[in-house]
Amino acid sequence: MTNAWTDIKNTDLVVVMGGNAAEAHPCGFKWVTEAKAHRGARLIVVDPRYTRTASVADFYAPIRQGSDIAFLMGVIRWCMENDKVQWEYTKAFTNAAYIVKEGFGYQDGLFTGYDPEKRDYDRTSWDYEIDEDGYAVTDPTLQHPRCVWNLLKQHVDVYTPEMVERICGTPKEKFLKVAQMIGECSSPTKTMTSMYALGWTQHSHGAQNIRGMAMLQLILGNIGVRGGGMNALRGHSNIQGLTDLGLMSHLLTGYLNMPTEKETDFETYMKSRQFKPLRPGQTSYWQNYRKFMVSFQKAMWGDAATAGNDWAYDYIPKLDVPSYDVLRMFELMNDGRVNGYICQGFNPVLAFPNRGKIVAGLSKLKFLVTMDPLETETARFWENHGEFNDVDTKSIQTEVIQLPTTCFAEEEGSLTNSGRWLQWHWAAGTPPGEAQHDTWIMAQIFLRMRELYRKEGGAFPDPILNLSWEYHDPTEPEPEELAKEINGRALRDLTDPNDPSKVLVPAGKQVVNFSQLRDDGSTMSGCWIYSGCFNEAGNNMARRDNHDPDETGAYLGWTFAWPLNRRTLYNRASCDTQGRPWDPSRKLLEWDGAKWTGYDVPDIAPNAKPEEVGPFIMNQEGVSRLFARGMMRDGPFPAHMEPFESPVPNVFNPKMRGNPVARIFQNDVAQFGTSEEFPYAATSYRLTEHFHYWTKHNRVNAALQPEFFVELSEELAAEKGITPGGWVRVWSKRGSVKAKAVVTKRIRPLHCDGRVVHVIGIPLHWGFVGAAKKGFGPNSLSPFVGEANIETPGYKAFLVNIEPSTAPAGVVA
Ligand SMILES: Nc1nc2c(c(=O)[nH]1)N[C@H]1C(S)=C(S)[C@@H](COP(=O)(O)OP(=O)(O)OC[C@H]3O[C@@H](n4cnc5c(=O)[nH]c(N)nc54)[C@H](O)[C@@H]3O)O[C@H]1N2
Ligand SMILES: Nc1nc2c(c(=O)[nH]1)N[C@H]1C(S)=C(S)[C@@H](COP(=O)(O)OP(=O)(O)OC[C@H]3O[C@@H](n4cnc5c(=O)[nH]c(N)nc54)[C@H](O)[C@@H]3O)O[C@H]1N2
Ligand SMILES: [Mo]
Repeated sequence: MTNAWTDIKNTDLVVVMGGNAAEAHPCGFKWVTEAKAHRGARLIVVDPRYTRTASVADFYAPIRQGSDIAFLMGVIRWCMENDKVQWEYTKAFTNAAYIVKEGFGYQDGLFTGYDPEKRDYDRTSWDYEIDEDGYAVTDPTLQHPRCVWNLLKQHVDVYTPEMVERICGTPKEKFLKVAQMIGECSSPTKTMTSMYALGWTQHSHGAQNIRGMAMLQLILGNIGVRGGGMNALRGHSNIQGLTDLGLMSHLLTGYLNMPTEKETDFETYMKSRQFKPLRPGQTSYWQNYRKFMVSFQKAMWGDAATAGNDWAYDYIPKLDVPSYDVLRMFELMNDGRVNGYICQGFNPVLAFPNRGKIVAGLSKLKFLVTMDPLETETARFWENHGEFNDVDTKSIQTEVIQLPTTCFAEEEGSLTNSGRWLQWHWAAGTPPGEAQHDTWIMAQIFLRMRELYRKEGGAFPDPILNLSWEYHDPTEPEPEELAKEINGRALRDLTDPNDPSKVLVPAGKQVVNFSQLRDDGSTMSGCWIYSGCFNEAGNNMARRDNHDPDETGAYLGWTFAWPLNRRTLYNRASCDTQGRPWDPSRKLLEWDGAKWTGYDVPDIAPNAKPEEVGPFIMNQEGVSRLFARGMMRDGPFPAHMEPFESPVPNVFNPKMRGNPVARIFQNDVAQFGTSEEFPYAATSYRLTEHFHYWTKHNRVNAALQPEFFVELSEELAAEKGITPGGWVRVWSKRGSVKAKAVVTKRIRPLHCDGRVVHVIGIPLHWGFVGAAKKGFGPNSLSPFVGEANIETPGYKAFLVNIEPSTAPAGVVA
């Protein structure tokens, strides 16, 4: 989230597109209710299904899943054509005026530089024209034909309301109504907030969906302001923490990158991370990268990380492929190239796509370790449950070791919410039976491994032997110790660079925040963006002061938000070029002539003059990007792409399947179905009454939503002879499931490109262990394809067929 949950009450218009917040985020959704009740805010929902969120919306528009880019580019086109642009913001705070170098182009659904063999782009033409001083050339008059603004105008020109209807199935007048409501928010005193989740992310072009809306928000002047922003509604209680702390296979902590095998030494690694400003006088804050990286290395390896050994750079694993995401891991497992798998708090058999492939992969392992408080289908993947898990147990030789862990309520620690707030919590119960904290288990594994390396040596034991492990009880690091390590401390006295006699932080003391981190080995910090969470003032994540001057929703005394306790990112952009709030009634900050003051922690140097320093300090430009340069694998502008399995061809290039640069494994291509065989567009989702695969263990939840079902329209049911409440079989190229049919008016057939498209909805909460009735889930059917930039599996758009059926064997109908 750029903003925070509590900020949503400040908005004039909520657009829920690519998510179902009332269902999946019912507690956070109360801030939408606040905005509606107290500001007269309106709510728009754009979803293939008439959802629980839609049921409380002011306006609902249907859309075919996987087609949002066309919709969003259509809205941008409409805003440009109807002068619904916050001009001062767009001109000063985006790269609209930047000139793109000659040679860049777009045709037939593809940008320049496409190589069909490699399924990748050469992105060199996707960049600015650079002058002799190394700065990007701009044309503030926006006249230049190759300035970003004019290229964008050209790019979106094709997305007329008629084209949006043709691709998305959204009736033209509904689309126009949405565009008008959104367009009103181009006024400096009206804001719109975007709330999205998996309906956007879980596509092979997911990141481009999000960029599409981010660009729209920039043109409307809605980023950095109260009630605005791009608000990703995150999933598990600490999934934000997971990405922040570098649990993605290609990331270190705080969004530092894992080195690649080409970056053989530290200086080579740092060479592409200089972040020289692209315009005079800009901050380009990533210029501090080296300080954060060295402090991270010192946190990992302490005294063993020295200037002489590049701060133990050789200890950091180097990637030979872009990432070891879950899809690649299971591909490797199927290839017989993985022996063991430690599955900590994960249930891949139900959660990952193409269950057949997941189970086949697990069956090839020598050992599987699960760490989980509950029984999972993954730990029991080898057990035959009739139609619900029809495996040949005898042929599976994988040894499964189940390690029972505690659950969130039995442990202390912090959880980071969608709004980047690190909220400390305390244990409410003692662990039952043999359950142990995850930290205890991890410590045991580490200590035993280290012992083995000590005894037996090995090819390169140094990173394990030298790992910093300075805990009071090495067998179980305490949550507070870990939090302090993450915050960071001075390893030597840190003196004032302007006055070396002055000690800013004495050796051994916690740094105040990341602004004190250094690249000379004198500081350590486990995760720079979290620095400030636990300093000498104490555990700031445990703060619970709910004062909120001017009722901005910032609550600066409540817990700690990264970075630097800032609640709204880019908040400098809430003021005009002179530093005056766009909307005085919704002030966040203002320039008092000498410094920035206000209700939030300024997202800019306190004395940075408003006319000189741009608000987007993390970008080399100092402004935001309507044109993403070479930073996205699949294009500098979002362009319409179909899902790999789509009921209609891509109107711009019928030969193009899915995202042309998404990585697909050869074996999976044979498992893609066509619309002839599988005519219906399926999507999958969650229900309020269940949390994934946990709550089917609980009889109350199991009673509330007892049974696996699929949803379909009355029209399709009539066509197929399906009776409400009767059994159906749904199958894709990859598998088959049986479910009860929910025939509903909430799903309506769409009309796309001259065809009728029927949508089938599949909720995901059932399996074969637990208290609920046994059931299937969508992932026996879903395809094995990831998002082109980040490899999130595409669960939201695939093709199936459906027919009336009988109950699974052994089930009383
Ligand atoms: N009760 C409950 N709450 C949960 C969870 C749970 O299991 N139970 N899970 C948590 C987790 S981990 C997550 S990640 C979040 C997920 O939160 P959401 O993403 O809100 O949850 P989903 O149910 O997956 O909803 C996706 C919505 O997107 C729509 N959709 C699908 N494809 C498209 C598309 O292409 N375009 C558009 N515009 N819409 C589309 C679907 O119809 C559906 O309504 O929920 C969290 N909250
Ligand atoms: N078709 C389809 N598939 C999907 C999705 C979809 O929308 N459609 N959504 C995807 C998304 S967004 C998500 S997040 C995944 C969810 O997929 P998973 O994360 O695999 O599903 P969960 O059931 O949440 O599994 C988490 C496990 O962690 C355990 N656990 C809880 N607390 C702790 C703890 O403190 N320590 C340990 N070690 N374990 C703990 C739980 O008991 C549970 O078994 O599913 C994905 N799969
Ligand atoms: Mo999730």
